[in-house]
Amino acid sequence: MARPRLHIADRNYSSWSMRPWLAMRVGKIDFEEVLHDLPEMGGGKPIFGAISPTARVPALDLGDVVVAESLAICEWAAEQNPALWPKGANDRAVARSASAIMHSGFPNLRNDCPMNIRRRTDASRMTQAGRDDAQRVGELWNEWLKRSGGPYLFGDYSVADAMYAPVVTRFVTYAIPRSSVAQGYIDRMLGEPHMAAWIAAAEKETRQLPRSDIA
Ligand SMILES: N[C@@H](CCC(=O)N[C@@H](CS)C(=O)NCC(=O)O)C(=O)O
Repeated sequence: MARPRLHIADRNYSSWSMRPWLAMRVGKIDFEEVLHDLPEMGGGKPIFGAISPTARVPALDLGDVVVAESLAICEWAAEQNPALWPKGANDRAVARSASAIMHSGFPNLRNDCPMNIRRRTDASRMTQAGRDDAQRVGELWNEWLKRSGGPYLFGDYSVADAMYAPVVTRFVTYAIPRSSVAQGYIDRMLGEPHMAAWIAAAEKETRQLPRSDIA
């Protein structure tokens, strides 16, 4: 098999790229990383159209096929290393559900608070709907951590943690109010070595996307 190539964009901004990158790193899966400049919203077609059927990143090039969509790439990673999902069937089902909830949900939080790892601001410009999304994320983390006993959402680090990693950075960037349980989870996630490496690299990047850096 050719060495898998994971196409990603700027670490500071590309929340969807971060998810499978983390899953693959934590899962110790060998891959080549191809870093692209993230265009302004919707501007990726000329470059990303040649990489992925969705003209978006992340995209995983396996040589004879290209896998689009962050969650599908995480699923591929978990086929290479099944430890990326919990062992128990019910736990696996809930972790998959948690990942799907993130993949398709919390649009208000995502719109109000674009990922911007380097930035420090406050939550004053968030809409009520965005605040409600953030509160719900905190409640779900609490529920899952209580159920599993931690330290990660479903015990050991799983795809679900990789899926929520960009939300962890949003809580920090926008100083979103959170419970002590959520803060504990945020601290654990920030201390995870692969996430720390992604953040350190994001902090060194210099490109700026005005839509994510103003207001
Ligand atoms: N649902 C997709 C979302 C991918 C996505 O929106 N990627 C952004 C970068 S984070 C992108 O490629 N944007 C290019 C553009 O908007 O032109 C996934 O889960 O992978």
